[in-house]
Amino acid sequence: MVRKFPDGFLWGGATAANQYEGGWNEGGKGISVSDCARHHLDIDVQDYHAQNAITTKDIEEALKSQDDSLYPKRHGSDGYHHYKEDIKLFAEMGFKVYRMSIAWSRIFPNGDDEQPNEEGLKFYDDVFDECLKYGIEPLVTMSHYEPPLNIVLNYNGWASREVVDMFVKYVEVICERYKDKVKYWLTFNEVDSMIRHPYTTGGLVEDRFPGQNFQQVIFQAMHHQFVASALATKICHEKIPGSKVGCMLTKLTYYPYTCKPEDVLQAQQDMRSTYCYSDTQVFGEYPAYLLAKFKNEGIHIQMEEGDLDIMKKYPVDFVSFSYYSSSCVAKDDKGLKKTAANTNVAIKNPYIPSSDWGWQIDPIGLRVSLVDLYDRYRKPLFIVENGLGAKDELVDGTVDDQYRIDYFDAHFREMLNAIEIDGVDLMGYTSWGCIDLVSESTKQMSKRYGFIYVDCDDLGNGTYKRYKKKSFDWYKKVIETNGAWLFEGE
Ligand code: BGP
Repeated sequence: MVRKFPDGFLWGGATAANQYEGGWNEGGKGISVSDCARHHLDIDVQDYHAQNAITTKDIEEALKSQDDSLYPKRHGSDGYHHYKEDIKLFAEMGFKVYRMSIAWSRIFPNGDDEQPNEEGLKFYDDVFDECLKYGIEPLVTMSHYEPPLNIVLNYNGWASREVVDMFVKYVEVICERYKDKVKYWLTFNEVDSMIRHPYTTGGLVEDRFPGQNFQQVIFQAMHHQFVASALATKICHEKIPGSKVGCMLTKLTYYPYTCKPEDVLQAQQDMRSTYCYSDTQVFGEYPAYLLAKFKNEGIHIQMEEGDLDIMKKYPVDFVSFSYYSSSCVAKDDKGLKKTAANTNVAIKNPYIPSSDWGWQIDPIGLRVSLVDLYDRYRKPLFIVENGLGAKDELVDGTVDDQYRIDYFDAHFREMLNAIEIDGVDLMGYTSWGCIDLVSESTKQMSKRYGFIYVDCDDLGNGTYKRYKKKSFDWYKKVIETNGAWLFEGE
């Protein structure tokens, strides 16, 4: 019997406005936090703290700078001008779904504007029309590292309760405008990433909170996003009958470095450090262990009357997540070799290989993650980010990225095992960076993920021409045969 994925499995690919679109100051768009995110090509790509550190002074410098080569997200892959060509290529691969984000600052340039920016609304109308022309369903992230910079400078980002109301107004506008075009929505990309890069995710800059406990500020901002996420779910369901709203978490999968009970406990504790955010959005309430953390660490969340009711009343419909690699943890990791994984640093697993950026390649870890999440939430799952960031070389108009095909092949097999053997309900899969784009952690174009190569380097130089990699036709076959191609000839 030929093995293949369930009928209707939603194969596709993913981008995010801040890393793909460019056109940072076109079409009436306001400046977003990502437009001021400078790359640090002189800093170790695995030193995420340094790569993502930012001060008010850095922002002021960015606002004065005319040198866009320092701010790669200002140009991205220039999707703003190439999206029709790109969506045509996605359709050629047979995409059923295209995950993308709406840049909030294209709709409300400053976040607190009275009226939305019609040019921005029209742009996404055109993008969705292009998708639907090919029968591709948009899967839209409402916030993917693109808060308007104005909310940082004049409201201190998501720490301010007023931002909840601004976000709700933004969601009301986009749900009303696109109610006939978009039925799959995600609220916040990796809400847990607020801990690792508070500026990109929550518009928080530590030096703007002098004398305050910054952890407290981060969790307060996260509370505001939880309330906003629940209200966004409410709006979607009311305005778009049949719409499905998902949360989106960074699936960090931790293995105990040894079978020492202390290491097993450490791995369980570390897993909770990301589950607490999806627990909150799926169960609609703070888990007891997160409330215990707040109490033990003296973190006091300011809540308004009704917040907890709203969160309880409007939980998400499905759980989406990013998975790139697994990591090892130990109670005592002194002297053990560390490695990076998606803005996280953990002990290097000696049994599995690593990417050029140190991210460990563990397809079985994806199956472990799927089983974990499905057993925990009993809600449909959606892999909305997975892929291999690598140094691709364009030769004779293509890239021989067999390594990327091998990565996907191994991960797709484990996905099918999770469905067929472990009983996981998996809605679909969108590879991260289906086209080369600017990486989040290091702001590099040279960390390439796409089935499509974009001729642009880390300083923004290039023709921005698109080239199909070897994996383009391979993925097209996988989709065409709904996965049976993986087992061709076996
Ligand atoms: C996730 C983000 C994506 C993307 C991905 C890959 O955390 O949601 O936006 O950036 O990481 O990471 P990177 O771009 O740092 O290689």
